[in-house]
Amino acid sequence: MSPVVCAEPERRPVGRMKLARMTAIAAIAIATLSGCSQADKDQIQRLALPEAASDRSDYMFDLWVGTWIAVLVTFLLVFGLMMYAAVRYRRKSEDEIPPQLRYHLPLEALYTFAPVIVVAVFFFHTVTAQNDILRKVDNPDHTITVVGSKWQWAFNYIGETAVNNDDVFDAGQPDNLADLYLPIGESVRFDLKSPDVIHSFWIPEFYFKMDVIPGKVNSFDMTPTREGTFTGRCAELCGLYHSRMLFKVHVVTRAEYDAHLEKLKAEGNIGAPEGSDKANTIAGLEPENGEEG
Ligand SMILES: [Cu+2]
Repeated sequence: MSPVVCAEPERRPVGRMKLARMTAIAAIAIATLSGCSQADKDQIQRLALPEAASDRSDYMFDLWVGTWIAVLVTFLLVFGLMMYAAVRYRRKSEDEIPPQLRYHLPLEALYTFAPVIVVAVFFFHTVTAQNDILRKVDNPDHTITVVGSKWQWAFNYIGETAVNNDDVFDAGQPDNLADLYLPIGESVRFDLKSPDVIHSFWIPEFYFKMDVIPGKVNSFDMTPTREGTFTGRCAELCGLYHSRMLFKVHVVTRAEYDAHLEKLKAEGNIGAPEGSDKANTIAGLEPENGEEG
């Protein structure tokens, strides 16, 4: 009988430890939540989206929020029905089982067609938003050819008046990211090209990404609406250093945009490269003699 005697005094410290642990967790949770910056709180209100920066962002925002509302309503309905059925039709005594249903045609039809309707509604709104986002403008103010290659970006500004209709470019390196300059409030046509594998051109603040496919030119039009500096990314696993395939986006005034183009021209970056010649190597990680990059 000694184990019973031994167990008794140990119970109290364990209880106190549990209480202390719960208090600590609650304190950390309160500290974490109250430590949220205004930017974090704004982002929570946008359901994790960053602050929008393009004229097409609203379509994606509406789709995003609408989808969350639909998902929440569906969850509450399904979970509510499950709980109701579990409680209402539970086994009430040891010697009887609740009525068992099989071949219930209306129910089977419901759980076949209800998901089809849910998918059809999502599909309709996705296609509608996609058509709005991809609508082309008649005469875009600027045309930029984007070249995504392993593992860097090059931006070619085509026929800009600021540099006497020359084409100027900025080609990046993984240790020296390319800068994409965009004038605020002016429409830009992006033509996307790849010389090697499929990449994906993604600017999170535009709520938009599009695949960059070898042998095919994908294009879209967009007007930046918020000045700032953002980080662009490759959103398609394209090889070993995919995660380092980044670029900087600067949405600036027209005067700053023109000044940047003149600087590129002054540096001799004239022409339209099909990809950076050093794009297959990573600074500090150059392959050994004869080894593939
Ligand atoms: Cu890539």
